[in-house]
Amino acid sequence: MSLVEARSKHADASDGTAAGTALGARISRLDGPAKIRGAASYALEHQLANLAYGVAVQSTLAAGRIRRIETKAAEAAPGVLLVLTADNALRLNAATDWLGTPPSGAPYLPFAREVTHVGQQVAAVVAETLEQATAAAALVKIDYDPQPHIASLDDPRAGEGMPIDPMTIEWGDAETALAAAPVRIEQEYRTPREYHATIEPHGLIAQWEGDQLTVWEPSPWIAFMARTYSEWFGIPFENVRLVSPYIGGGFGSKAFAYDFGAIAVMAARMLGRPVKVALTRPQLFNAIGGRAATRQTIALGADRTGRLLAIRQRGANETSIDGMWVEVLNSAISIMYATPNFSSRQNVVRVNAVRPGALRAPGENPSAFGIECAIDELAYATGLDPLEIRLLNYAEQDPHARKPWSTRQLREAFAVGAKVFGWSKRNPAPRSMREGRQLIGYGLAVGTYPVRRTPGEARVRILADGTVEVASASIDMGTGTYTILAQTAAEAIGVSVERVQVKLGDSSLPPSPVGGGSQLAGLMTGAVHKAALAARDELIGLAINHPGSPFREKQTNTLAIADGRIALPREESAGVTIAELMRRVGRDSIEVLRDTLPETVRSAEDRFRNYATITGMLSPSEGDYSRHSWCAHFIEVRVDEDFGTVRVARVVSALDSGRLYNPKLAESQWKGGIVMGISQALLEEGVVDPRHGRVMNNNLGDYLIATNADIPEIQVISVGIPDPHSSVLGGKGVGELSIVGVAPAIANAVFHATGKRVRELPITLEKLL
Ligand code: MCN
Repeated sequence: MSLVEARSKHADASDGTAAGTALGARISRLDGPAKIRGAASYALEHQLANLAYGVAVQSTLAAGRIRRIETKAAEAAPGVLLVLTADNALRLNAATDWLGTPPSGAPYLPFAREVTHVGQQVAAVVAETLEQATAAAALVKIDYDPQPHIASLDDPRAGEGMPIDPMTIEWGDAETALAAAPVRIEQEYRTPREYHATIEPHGLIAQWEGDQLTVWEPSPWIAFMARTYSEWFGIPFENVRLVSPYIGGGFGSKAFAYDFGAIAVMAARMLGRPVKVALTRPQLFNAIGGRAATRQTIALGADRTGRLLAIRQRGANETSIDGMWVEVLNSAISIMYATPNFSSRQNVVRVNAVRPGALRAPGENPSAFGIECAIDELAYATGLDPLEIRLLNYAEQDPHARKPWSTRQLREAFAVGAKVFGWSKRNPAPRSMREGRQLIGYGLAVGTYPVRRTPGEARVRILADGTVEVASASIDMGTGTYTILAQTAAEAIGVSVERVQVKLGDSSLPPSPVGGGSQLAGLMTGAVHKAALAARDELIGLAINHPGSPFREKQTNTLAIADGRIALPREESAGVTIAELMRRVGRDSIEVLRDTLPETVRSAEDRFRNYATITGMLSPSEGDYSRHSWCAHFIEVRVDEDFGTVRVARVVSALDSGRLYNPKLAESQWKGGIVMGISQALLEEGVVDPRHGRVMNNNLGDYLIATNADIPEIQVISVGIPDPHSSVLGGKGVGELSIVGVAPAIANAVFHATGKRVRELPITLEKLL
């Protein structure tokens, strides 16, 4: 379990957003100093006596049957404790999936007998040291009976894939409207496989004590992961303790228990000692699915003034042979612009690769790449400025759900962003702006991300010494949860932030839903706010009514708490400290548990549904409103005329995430998303070798991600207003919003600079020459 002791030393001066350390103040991350000192201990760094080390052996073939695995040499190697394969694995049960689908009853085997992709677990070696396990793993020989494979979306054998019916959205008659439209554009937009590239690798330490299992594993979804382990190993949920105090980057991964996790837990049980398994960087690329490769064909029809008459989109994404991943390509395109006619369909194409997964703004990210490039093309086809065409087709309400927006400050984002960036200085003609051999381009694109809401619980305790403890099995993966929850409790109770301790990342604490979908800040501040107010009310009740309280004789019914002291309002006396009052009324603690959305938590079954499956998550357009965050990115690129190299020179983004709980942290999140967007636009691509069906650039030397030198000055401006329909305290999502729209803004800027339209990411120099 991790404990962050809030120390106000790190508090910056407020910029006027909110005073001191209250919610809305720009304080630095409370976990920052511990991280810098190396005192923040990550799951994989947990120290245990008698720890054994497991190394996964993965398939090197994309498709085929395993004839035989030769393990003798590995077993005889120095230090080896156990060599595991499908033949000697423990029999495990299948588990409920993240959608809540109950298991079929068939056993679950974490080792493949038939391989369907490179990187599948086929064996594992456990030894006294990591070096011994690594050396012995190389001695395991696998004899395959190879079969033909489909390498990628581009493989001629891949075909068109299968339609996903729920992905069909239709209103009006897009076909007829397109056929009659005076202006029409139609193009295909493509995005490659992209990876999370978290600095901390995926892995875990597993330890059994009798029937009790403890797993130290980075996890943004503690309840789901713990439940999977309990089901696999047939033990009650309460017998699993999952500990994930800090996460060294997740970006959408690390939420599920993986095959290698089952292997580590199995080995720990068989050996009767703790086992650690961590995947190596090359193993991660083929064993953990990143963003699915996508393609989409978008047709836009408009009248001669640029007003949209129809949008038609046909999309496809890669999924694995035996797993399903739908990269929701119609999520942004269906709400971005007002159009009387709309049609979208999507197929998934099965390929011999690991199942793709969520990567920061899954769905919205590639969806926005398509529509935001297409609308730019339509602007040129109709002679409009890219900003003008967006304002002309502004959606006053959600065109798909046909409901009003809860809040949508996108016009404000356009106005502020354009002004700060200097958009009016843009010469609209492509290839018209330059400085020497540098072609200059200005590009614009919109981003959006839905407000997701699932119940989440938090416990607040006021302790005898006057400090406050906040606890939840929710997580902080570098986002700032520790900090904003301390701020929330401090403000609601009336203590300073250094008097609040926040405990997160442990399945024994009150349950929380997945830390994904940019929902945790809104959910958990809501739960903490409610619990803290209730705890404060109880404290004030004691102060008014308890015979031991110094306020009893004053016969007051109002008291105030500020700076940890309780006093009569408007009275000169300094009152008493919370600790003193707790002593006088004979209490060790006041404890309150609250939920963000109490009406949805009715029974133990409901809690299970809400926390360990995705089914408790409300749609963004549930009820009377459609809830989304919005942003507009204005980006300047410089393209070298001779070499085709693209540099991003400037970014100005105006963003609407509603009320910000801590602007400093929200800005840091937004900048992080923009950095990832620049990386996606110009560098990131998992290159598949069609002969072997494997990602070749499976390391951080060859899979390029942006570094400091690639990143220019980024200016982020908040244009949000509190949104009471989105969360208890008025905030909307922050974490994923800003990556959405960066790649199309860069592609549009590159077109403006060069006159060349690149419709396939990443935008590399060979596509420009
Ligand atoms: N925040 C705020 N005001 C709001 C909303 C949020 O000040 N109205 C700030 C808070 O500091 C909060 C943070 O922004 O802790 C993120 O809040 P939120 O948008 O609710 O997102 P989550 O807490 O659910 O975090 C998950 C989100 C996702 S889905 C991915 S992917 C992601 C991300 O956040 N992965 C990250 N940011 C990441 N940041 C880091 N460092 N590492 C990752 O892996």
